Amino acid sequence: MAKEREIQDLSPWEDAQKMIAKAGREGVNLIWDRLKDQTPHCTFCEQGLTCSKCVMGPCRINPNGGPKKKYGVCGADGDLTVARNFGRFVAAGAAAHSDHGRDLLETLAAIGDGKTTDYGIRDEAKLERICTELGIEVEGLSVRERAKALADLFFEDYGCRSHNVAFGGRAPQKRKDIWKRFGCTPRGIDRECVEMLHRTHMGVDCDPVSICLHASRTALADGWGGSMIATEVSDIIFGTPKPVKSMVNLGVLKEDQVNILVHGHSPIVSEMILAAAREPEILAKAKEAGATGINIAGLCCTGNELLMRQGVPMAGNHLMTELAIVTGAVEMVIVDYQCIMPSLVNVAGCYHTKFVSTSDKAKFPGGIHMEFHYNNAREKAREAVLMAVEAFTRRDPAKVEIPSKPMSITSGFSNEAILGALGGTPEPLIQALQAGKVRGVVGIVGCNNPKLKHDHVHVNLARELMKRDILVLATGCATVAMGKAGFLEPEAASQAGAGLAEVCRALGIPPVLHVGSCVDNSRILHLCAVLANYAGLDISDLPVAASAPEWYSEKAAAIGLYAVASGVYTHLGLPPHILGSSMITSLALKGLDDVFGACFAVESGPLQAAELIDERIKAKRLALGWSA
Ligand code: CUV
Ligand code: SF4
Repeated sequence: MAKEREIQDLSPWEDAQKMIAKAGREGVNLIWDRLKDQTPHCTFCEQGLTCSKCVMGPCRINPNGGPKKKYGVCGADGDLTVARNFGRFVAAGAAAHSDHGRDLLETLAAIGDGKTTDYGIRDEAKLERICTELGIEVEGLSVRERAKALADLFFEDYGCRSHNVAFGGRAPQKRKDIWKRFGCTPRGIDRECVEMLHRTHMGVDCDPVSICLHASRTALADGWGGSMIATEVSDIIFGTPKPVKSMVNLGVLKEDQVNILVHGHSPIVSEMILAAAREPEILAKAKEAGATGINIAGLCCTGNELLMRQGVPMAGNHLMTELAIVTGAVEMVIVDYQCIMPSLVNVAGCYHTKFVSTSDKAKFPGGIHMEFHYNNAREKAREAVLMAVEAFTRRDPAKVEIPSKPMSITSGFSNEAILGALGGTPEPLIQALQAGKVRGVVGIVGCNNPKLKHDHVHVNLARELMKRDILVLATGCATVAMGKAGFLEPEAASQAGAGLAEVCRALGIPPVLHVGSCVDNSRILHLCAVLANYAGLDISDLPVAASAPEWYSEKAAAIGLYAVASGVYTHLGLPPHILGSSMITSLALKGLDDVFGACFAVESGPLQAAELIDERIKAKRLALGWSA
């Protein structure tokens, strides 16, 4: 496809550029090719003005085009159409995170019921702590009984519950009061998602503002519910992350080893693959096949899960998933769910790579389906790894190109690790904020989007923020960008402003902390709540912000909205499909400030975005009587 110049415009990274060129030579169709074929996109859809929610339509609404297309067949106008579409968009994202959380919960329940020996409790102390936090009397209960009791409590969170989800109790009282005042207290997690589907059926909620408030409630059920459960239960089962060294980029692939990439979001399958790859009998088989070992590396968020807890290297983020296979050095891509482009099956088909799906809810025609459950996972993982070993014998050395040297990174900054580094209390961080050594904290999160130059906004925004003494917390695909730029190493403190650099050096931490996967944005929410509660403030009083510079997914929209509804000013590099309604657009960019004390900003330029975020942080600092 692209010429050299064009390739440089797609991605700044050597590994990506080389693999895009290789794909071109080998005739492999990539995400950028398909984006070109799809451009220009339908302008009605881009603005959120199409509706196909019933068979009287589909309708295209044109609010400014005279009387003819002002209304859909049912009479819905542009504002209502945009609101209904956006509401469903957010609900789908919340459902994805929360259903992922449910899988962890079912595993926790199986451990409690003694129905699995493949999984167990690695962090008993955290199990006890969370039980106690949520009012479970642990005295006299065995570990298994505690697991069962906690699972039962969380199952209730998913159902018809009509009061706050359990972890909602972590939010500051002022925040809970705001939720109550505007009817946004998140109740049952599934309930909010289903209610959104109901409300947006033809002829139910016809008030765009009311739909947007319910969208906020649905998003909050994700952030303080489904995602937070996913994070905390993952820690209980697989261990709470602590600082760990690792590597990032396609250079983590090894020419002389069996390379298996885990892709998707949950740790349930990827942890088992890792365990199987470390078994001596399986390693012996790899040696028999002529490999020196078995190399597990991550893509996207399941990669983040393994990186945070096990130090497993990270091969790449969303825009690197096809390119990783193009190296010709990958024996297997094994996936669970979310953000796995269906195109990967075709790209794998161009090489010796096996594409394996593992979840009953995510099947990929053309791939191999091996269904994992809590009672067969260990055995299935062995089977899968042996299949990869077999594939190694069919690798074509002429097609192999591993394009770069890996960058080293430090990961594993759970809240437990961060607070531990601070001596067990948020006090030093509050003091550093107050003194202006750390002027603010910003979460840079989320995906890549081929409409924007790969990782460009992530990296340049982070660089600019740390210069201004703003500590960055990274999750999701943003992590990989930060790692490749060298920001995840303590040495990067030299690129930070003097105050932040001093704090980083004193603690031996990087100026950008890797705090996990996308569901782990709940760690950031929790940290905000801990800081606010400690200082007797609301989250919206803190000098904090969030940014999803290159987002693409419904999940990212849910994250952005729960951040705003929790009081965190949130920057997006691209707008969602809402611009067809000036009412909804101004609600997002301004009106929400009056409701939640936070709103969205949309800006694709990293320096301009840094300026906006900095302005906000300044205003929050001054309001607290701190220096700007
Ligand atoms: Ni959710 S961050 S593409 S994999 S949602 Fe997926 Fe994590 Fe974006 Fe990246
Ligand atoms: Fe058209 Fe209304 Fe049906 Fe949507 S719900 S397709 S706007 S008639």
